[in-house]
Amino acid sequence: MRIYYSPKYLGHSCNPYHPENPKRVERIINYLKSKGISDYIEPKEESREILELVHDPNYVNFVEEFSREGGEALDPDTYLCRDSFSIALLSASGVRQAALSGEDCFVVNRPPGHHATKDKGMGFCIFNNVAIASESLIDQGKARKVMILDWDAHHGNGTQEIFYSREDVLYVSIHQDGRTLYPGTGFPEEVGAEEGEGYTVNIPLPPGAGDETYSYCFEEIVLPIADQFSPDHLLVSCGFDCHEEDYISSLRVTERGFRYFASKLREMAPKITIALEGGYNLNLIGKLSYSVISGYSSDKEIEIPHKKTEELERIKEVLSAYWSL
Ligand code: Q9C
Ligand code: ZN
Repeated sequence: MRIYYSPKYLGHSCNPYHPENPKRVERIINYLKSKGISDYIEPKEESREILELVHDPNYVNFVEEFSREGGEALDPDTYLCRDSFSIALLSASGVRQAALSGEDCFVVNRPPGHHATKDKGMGFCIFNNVAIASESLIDQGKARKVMILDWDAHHGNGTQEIFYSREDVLYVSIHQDGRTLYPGTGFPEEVGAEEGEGYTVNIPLPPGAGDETYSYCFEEIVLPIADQFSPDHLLVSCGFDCHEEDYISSLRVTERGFRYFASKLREMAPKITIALEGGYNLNLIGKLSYSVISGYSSDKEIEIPHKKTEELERIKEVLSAYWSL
């Protein structure tokens, strides 16, 4: 698995105490180095056109102008400093170039992207990196069908919205129930619209859900849907904030859980790109990244018992209108 990273990602910062700060990617790169993974590919700078594959040109202008002035915020959580425009563009480029490379890659990028909609940045996200990469794959004829699997603790409202009416991009999200966590969306009944009906799959979990609930979701929902959709490419919105010791959410995934998730990816698609989203415990983020990278490559089967709940049975029922589960 190839690593994509740029030291330029460290430059997006206004307040070192903000949870989404440069230390996150610095810790990942240092940990990987300690495990003998020290080579990475630096993405090339690209022009703003790539952003317009999914974002409104007026929004792109707005970010460019406000970023130049520095210090402005897109919402109470999402800041722009002087170089944030070009660094957010480079975050999108990293995921896009990794995806277009045709190799399986893990991208150590920031700022994250999955909350960014067509015309709005929010929740620490400026541009929707994974959406831009997905659209690029389709635009360049490298994939006809793309699946996005989002296991960040938060629902990826931006990604969902961008592809809501599309049947060629399947969005699957496992997240903490929107009644109990930001951004408050991602209910099972949000299934997509028009041609896209059925191609948005939301699996909200209650606070406290952990590995056994996730393994049930993978076996009973995510893997069967991936098998039926049969994507040419899988993009992973890889958040580490569902870990039990990441205090931004109340989910309880363990390190073994992440290895298990990663071990299932190869069954889902012939090509895979993993992009960083959230994950704020600096003492964990390096180790968990390594677990995903090694779990992906390992042939060892990881067995986690399945925990079934009534609510998950109900979600399966909603989804059975579109998939055989
Ligand atoms: N102001 C990601 O993990 N918290 N974003 C809002 C109420 C925002 C998380 C709290 C959390 C955003 C990529
Ligand atoms: Zn998150």
